[in-house]
Amino acid sequence: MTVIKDILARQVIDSRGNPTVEVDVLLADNSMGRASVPSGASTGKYEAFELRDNDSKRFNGMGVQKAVANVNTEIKDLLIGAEPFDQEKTDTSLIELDGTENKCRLGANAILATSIAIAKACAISQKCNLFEYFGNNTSTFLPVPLMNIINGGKHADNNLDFQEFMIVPSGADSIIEAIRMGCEIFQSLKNKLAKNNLNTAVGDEGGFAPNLKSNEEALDLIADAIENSGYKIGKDIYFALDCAATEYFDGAKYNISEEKLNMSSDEKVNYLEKLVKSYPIISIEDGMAEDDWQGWQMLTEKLGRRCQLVGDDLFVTNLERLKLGIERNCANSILIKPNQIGTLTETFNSIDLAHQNQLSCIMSHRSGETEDNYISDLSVAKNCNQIKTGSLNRSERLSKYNQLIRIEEILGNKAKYSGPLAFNNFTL
Ligand code: 2PG
Ligand code: MG
Repeated sequence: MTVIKDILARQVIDSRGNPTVEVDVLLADNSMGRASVPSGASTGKYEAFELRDNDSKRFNGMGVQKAVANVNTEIKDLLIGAEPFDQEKTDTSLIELDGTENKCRLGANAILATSIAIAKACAISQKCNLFEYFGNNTSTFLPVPLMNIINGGKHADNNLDFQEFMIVPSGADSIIEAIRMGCEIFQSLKNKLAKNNLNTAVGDEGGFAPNLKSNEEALDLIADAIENSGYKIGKDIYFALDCAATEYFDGAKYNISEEKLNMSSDEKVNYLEKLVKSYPIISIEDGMAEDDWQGWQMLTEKLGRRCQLVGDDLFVTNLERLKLGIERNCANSILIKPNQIGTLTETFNSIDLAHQNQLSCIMSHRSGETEDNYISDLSVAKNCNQIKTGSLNRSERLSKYNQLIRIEEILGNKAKYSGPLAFNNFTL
């Protein structure tokens, strides 16, 4: 049995040009795991705490040297000599060392990078891949990707209030085919935008970010791109949305500025129902704001049987928030972002509770990402069946898609693409 021999953290740079934490863990048998953590822009208010330096002279206050120092001192002192294979024990000791409710003392960025780097070192020590290390015999399902090809909200400087317009290639028969379909539609959309004199520059997650008149216009442009690529909407490809509604909710009304709409919760639910009736939308994330539980109940009552309703800011991958949602019949799906909660063990606990209660799970990136691709492995290991990792460009997004291609290859004829199975709770 090996032990943790050394830990070294450093500041590296994420896809938005901001610093983030990277950790190396070395075991006594010389296995080395390295992990870096992402960062959100439209963060939920109940997320675990991301520790930043707030020193305006460096990186506009966004430095993470304090979090890095916490790994290189207290966390290292705690873990050197410890046995690494009991992830729950390691994560519990990190949570206890931090001692706060939301990991604000050491920083969720410091804690998560350590938690994942240890797991990666363990997988190497056991001569297996990360998806095998955390998986079991049933971990052979490749997730259906929700590909974000038009960006809005806080991820782009255009006028759209909805944050993400995604395509869902559930009709493919393998991940590599799903990715091919996504790439072809992405290119076709670029041509379509250029033809219509619309901007083809991309936002934080690699989706295009044109100024448009309405959400319908975005969906119509994508529908055209899908058809021009030779695919059938509502069969090969569905739509998914991330409204990120907290960002345009003022406490009473939902303000969709490009359509000059100012809606109560009921009106917002009706607005989404109309969209679902007009387009094959299979999934809506954060259709309502993070504290609008009543709005969420109305939405779930109205659309919950025909459409996946995903809690992101609502649940923040937090077991207690998820329990509240289950009790109150809000949402039927959860977005899983490890850095919203801060350890692998807590991430897995939320996935397990969701699955026990028939909620679907979508493993997810953040809008500020690194080249690290562990979410691909985690999505397979934990049978998430769906993954959200942006558009079909920008290397920090493609590193996750490319890892899924490798996992499919490693699994060989055991690999199964989740396909329509991922959505079989819904009668679209
Ligand atoms: C979201 C995410 C990822 P951010 O809202 O789902 O797409 O964005 O990381 O900015 O919270
Ligand atoms: Mg979201």
